Amino acid sequence: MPHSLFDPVQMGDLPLCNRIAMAPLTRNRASGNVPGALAATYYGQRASAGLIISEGAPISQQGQGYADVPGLYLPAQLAGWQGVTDAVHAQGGTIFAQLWHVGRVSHTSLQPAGAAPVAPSALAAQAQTYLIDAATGAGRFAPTSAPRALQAQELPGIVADFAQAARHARQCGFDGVEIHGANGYLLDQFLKDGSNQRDDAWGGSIDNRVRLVREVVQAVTAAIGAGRVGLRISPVSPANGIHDSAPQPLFEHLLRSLAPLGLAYIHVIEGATGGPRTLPEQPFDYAALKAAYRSAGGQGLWMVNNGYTREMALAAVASGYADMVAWGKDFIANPDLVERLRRDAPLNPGRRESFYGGGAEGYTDYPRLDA
Ligand code: 8OZ
Repeated sequence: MPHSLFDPVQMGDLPLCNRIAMAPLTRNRASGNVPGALAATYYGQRASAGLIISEGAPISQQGQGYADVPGLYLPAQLAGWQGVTDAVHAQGGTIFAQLWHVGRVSHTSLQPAGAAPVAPSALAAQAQTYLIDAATGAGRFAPTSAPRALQAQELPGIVADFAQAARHARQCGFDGVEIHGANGYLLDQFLKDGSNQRDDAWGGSIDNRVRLVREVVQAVTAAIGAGRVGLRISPVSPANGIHDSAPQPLFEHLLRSLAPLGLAYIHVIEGATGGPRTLPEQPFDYAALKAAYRSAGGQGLWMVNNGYTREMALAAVASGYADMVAWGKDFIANPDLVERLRRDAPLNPGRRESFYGGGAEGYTDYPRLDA
């Protein structure tokens, strides 16, 4: 019997109600980097997803790159997240925290003591960040600041920050964590040769470039158990000015080296994040990536993302190409996306101007079918 998108599935340690995931979505509504009551309402409204993956949660102040994103490193932040996880669990949902270190995609005004952001190499991202003026409260996009190259002896501290954030996530009620290895942030910066030009053990060969991700995954799985850990990757997405000259062997090596760890899932953004699913200049064979992982013994669910229609998602799960499908923008606009997909009902259109920053408008006010 082929599987359906709407069938339950076991994901690592956790039984899920269906194979539909809410993708991580930055919303910039956590004033002072603390998730508030509105966030609890927003996530609670979306608890019918088989899995909710939270918006990126910085693991440290150094890991932060945008205004008003909710951290996982201060007691007040954990208290705020507890309200979120309670709201989701009260509705019978399952929620993971996305562990995020932005690396060079940051701005001096967000960093400890106004320092330069950190990166594998001192190469600026051709990317924008989002800042809020403390005096006026006005938001604006700004170019990222020039980073400094991390010293090798700093890397164990960053690995430890990921593990600590994973423990924090469990303490405040998250069912598990997703490690953000995608979209041009720190881990992706180490993976790809456009941003990693190191000549030590953390750069150069493919095996050296996957080292940081491998150490982070090892530390996080050791901290909370592999059955509660996923990894998100975006092999060819140019998000935040990232590039690799040969992503197919890079990502096959990465996943083969992670295969023995027994992760709950691998979450793959196919193509350009939020954009085209295929890039003529960067062909990529996702089925071959999955085959490499499976043939190395890699267990866990294969979650796919980026521009899936209902029909594509049904076919992806029925054919066995994917075990789960994640939706981003459609979950912003449709708190009951699962029910709408089940009934093949029309979807609310998203209001782009309220995606980032603001309050309840465009956040908790999208209607349900039964409203
Ligand atoms: C949109 C705006 C800010 C951050 C990502 C965390 O792309 C993000 C992000 C997306 O993964």
